[in-house]
Amino acid sequence: MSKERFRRINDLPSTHLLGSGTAMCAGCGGLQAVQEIYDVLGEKTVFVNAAGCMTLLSVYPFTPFRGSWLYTAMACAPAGAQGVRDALDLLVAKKRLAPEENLDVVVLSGDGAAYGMGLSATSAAIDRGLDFLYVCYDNEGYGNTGQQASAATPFAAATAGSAAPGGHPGAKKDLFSLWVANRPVYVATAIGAEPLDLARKIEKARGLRGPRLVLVLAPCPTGWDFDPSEMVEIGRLAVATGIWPLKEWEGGAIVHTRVRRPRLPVVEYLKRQGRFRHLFTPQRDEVRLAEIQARVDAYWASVG
Ligand SMILES: Cc1ncc(C[n+]2csc(CCOP(=O)(O)OP(=O)(O)O)c2C)c(N)n1
Ligand code: SF4
Ligand SMILES: [Mg+2]
Repeated sequence: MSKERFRRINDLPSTHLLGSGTAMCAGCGGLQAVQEIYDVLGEKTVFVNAAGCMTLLSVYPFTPFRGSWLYTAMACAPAGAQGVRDALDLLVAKKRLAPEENLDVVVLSGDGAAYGMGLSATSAAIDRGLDFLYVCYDNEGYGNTGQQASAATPFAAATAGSAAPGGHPGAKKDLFSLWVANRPVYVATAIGAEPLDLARKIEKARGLRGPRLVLVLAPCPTGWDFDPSEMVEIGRLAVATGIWPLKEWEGGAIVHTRVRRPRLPVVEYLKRQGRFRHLFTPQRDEVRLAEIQARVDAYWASVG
């Protein structure tokens, strides 16, 4: 895999400038999702952001948000959210903040923090019943530092550090199920390419109290190696092939909110991304392609 592909995003041409003057990559699926989510949440929101690509959105004293933003280290956004929530609750209790001026506390983190470094702090926050919404934009790697593998990296994807010829040897961790096992209030997956489904889930999560997760797959042209103009199409293919099931859980059964029948073969999604190029050239790796298809088929067979 070419190191050239993994230039730090600060070195990329500033094709997507926000109010802060900070450069983000063109066609960033994470940024698309954050914009859609903020449209629903509005300015009475405090984002508590674990270090990652979205940290570049707000560089003090500049921000494209009308609401508030707190930057934390990768592992401790849920702890930061606890402090902000407690402070707001105290201000309201002491009548120094009108209830209608109260703010929603939203953790915004990448998969590196959500699936790995911050998982322990997240689990503890759920155990305490912290009233927060956790939004993870999942670009399936440590994007900000050049797309090293995270616990969210899928099987066979090439990453900046993957030495194995067939790409990442591990499997993507099932964060949705981990959250459900912790018995929070609400857990959902979403994607920016399905904006109505995403908006409905954020609206629903906003109306609930307690720990809530919306886990958003974030197609990443820089880390996944595709043309920025294809971001929405690749997001739709993630859903149409069944690789990224759209679903939600609210204390009962898991409900799938968009199901494509018949599902497209996974190769339709994989072949569009350079991180899977080695599965197609110089010759097709039928064993790994069949393995990926079998894992997706097994998931859908298990949910009926
Ligand atoms: C404890 C710690 N280790 C490493 C870093 C360096 N670092 C900053 S952002 C980042 C990648 C985070 O990955 P992810 O959470 O997936 O967010 P993304 O960059 O993909 O948006 C890393 C490793 C850090 N800030 N803190
Ligand atoms: S590296 Fe990926 S997630 Fe990060 S800003 Fe660029 S496109 Fe977005
Ligand atoms: Mg990431």
